[in-house]
Amino acid sequence: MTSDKKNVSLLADIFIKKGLSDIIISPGSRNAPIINAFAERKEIKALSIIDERSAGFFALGMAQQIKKAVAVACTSGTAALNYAPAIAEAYYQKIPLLILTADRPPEMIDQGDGQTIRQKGVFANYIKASFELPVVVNDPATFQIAEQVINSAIDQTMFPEPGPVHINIPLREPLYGTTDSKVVGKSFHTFKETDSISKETIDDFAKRWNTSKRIMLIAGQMQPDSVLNRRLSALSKLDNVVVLTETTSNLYDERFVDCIDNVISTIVEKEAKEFQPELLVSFGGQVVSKMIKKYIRLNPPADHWHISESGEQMDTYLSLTGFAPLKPADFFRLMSKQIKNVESDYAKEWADRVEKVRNAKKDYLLEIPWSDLRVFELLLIEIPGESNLHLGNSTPVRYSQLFGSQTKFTYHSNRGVSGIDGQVSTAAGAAFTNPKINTIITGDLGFLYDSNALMNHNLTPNLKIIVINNGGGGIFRFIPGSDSSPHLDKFFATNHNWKADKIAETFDVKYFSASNEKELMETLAAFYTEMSRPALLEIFTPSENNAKILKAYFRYLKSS
Ligand SMILES: Cc1ncc(C[n+]2csc(CCOP(=O)(O)OP(=O)(O)O)c2C)c(N)n1
Repeated sequence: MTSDKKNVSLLADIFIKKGLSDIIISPGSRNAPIINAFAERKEIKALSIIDERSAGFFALGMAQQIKKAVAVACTSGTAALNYAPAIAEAYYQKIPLLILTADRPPEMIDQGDGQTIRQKGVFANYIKASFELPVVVNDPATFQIAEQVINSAIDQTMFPEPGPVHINIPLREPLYGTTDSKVVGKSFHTFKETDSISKETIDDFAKRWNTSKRIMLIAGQMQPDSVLNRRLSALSKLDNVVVLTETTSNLYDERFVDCIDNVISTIVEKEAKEFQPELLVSFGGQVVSKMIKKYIRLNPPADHWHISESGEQMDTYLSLTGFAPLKPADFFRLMSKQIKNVESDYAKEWADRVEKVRNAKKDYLLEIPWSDLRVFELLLIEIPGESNLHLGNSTPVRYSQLFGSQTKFTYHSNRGVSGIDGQVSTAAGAAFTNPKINTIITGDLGFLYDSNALMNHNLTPNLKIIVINNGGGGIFRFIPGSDSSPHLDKFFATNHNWKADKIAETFDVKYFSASNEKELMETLAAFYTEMSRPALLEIFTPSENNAKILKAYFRYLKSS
């Protein structure tokens, strides 16, 4: 059985032929044809999630794991708008999503009909492409248009780089009609992969590289990439190269500088030039460290190239002079063939500073009392290996950077646009899809904001939610400006005494808590062995001490 609306029946057919299998549907009436067309197909796994905002992020978490598009489908009106945060995150984090919004037919828009807004192109500023299906598909011309729309839309979720694509679907009543005859369509490629860089351009890049004594490579957020990792490891052995990574880069080598803030915070003005790169090569998505952005903007390289498959010219450091439309692994493969050894002290200068800072950090951590910093130190040791670690905005993802990259984790974080509005939902989607342990560490506001993540029948026992409850937005006690504002408590940190226990109980999530180190260590074992249902561990830390301890940490590193 399928919907008698040919546009959605065709969509479901090509969706399957293109190898897609997952859709998350939120309840509504206008989208009844989508429900009938997708939920009945045995090749499709259709889930139901009530809150569209959470559903969008759940789909994002799934797509992050399976690395192909997951569809979301909802009814018309504000339901569609609630996908916006997840779409923006998917756009900037380059995660494939297929957004299906049911709509009134064109003649009903702006005519006083219920649950109706202007939906066509509604996500215009943060979507890779927007399409609309014909309302009626009843002749070869409309059939061909619909086939083209569906094939292009699905292809563009992956090419030239992954991202979100929207198909608006106008549907005329009656909506619930079904039929046994499925519409059968064609699946075809609408994209050609092209070789987009000339040998001359690569030669020019190599020439510049071979005359640089100070080359810095900065990796932004990316999924694990073992080929790239190997190439960077080889490059990091060169005297003139330093490789800077973050936990969210998912790259590992003991020569990589993986605690950027620890090091940058110690560089005083008079030595700034010693660490300044002559050539900077950036790749990957967002970089968490504000310190490196500030440092490079103040000490810009003579040349900066950005490498991305789609050839975007992202000028994070306000110094861009070149770009290459290549996968970073391919770019470094081409460069490696031509690179010569250049005598330089640059790598050693960085390595010496890293070593010094590492020792200072060790000393400082020996002394610190119960605080967010101490909690992170313990958690990053105790969280089981071979697991996904999802880092919330804003202090969890920042604290993790201070401890460097561990091979036992694959790190994820909604750093595309750094919202706090879907972090738990994203981790829940990842846990649903990937049977490994998936731990999300979030602040209290982030958890409370996205508590609808728990209003979901698809939560799995491998989902482990850790809420660091410091009674408000702890980041604002650290940021210069908000930390000393008279509005800190009410408008920035937004202090509260709320707890997560009753929320967990309502949604049948097993609740644990800890308020000191002993309790934390005792509780963690039970938390991670709870395998009958999802679990939430709320860790209470003292709001005011946290920022003091973190500020003193950076002062200590600098003075050591
Ligand atoms: C949707 C959204 N609204 C507002 C912000 C601004 N913001 C960034 S961090 C933050 C506070 C987060 O507090 P909490 O979850 O307790 O984490 P902590 O600051 O302690 O890390 C806010 C409000 C945001 N990033 N996203």
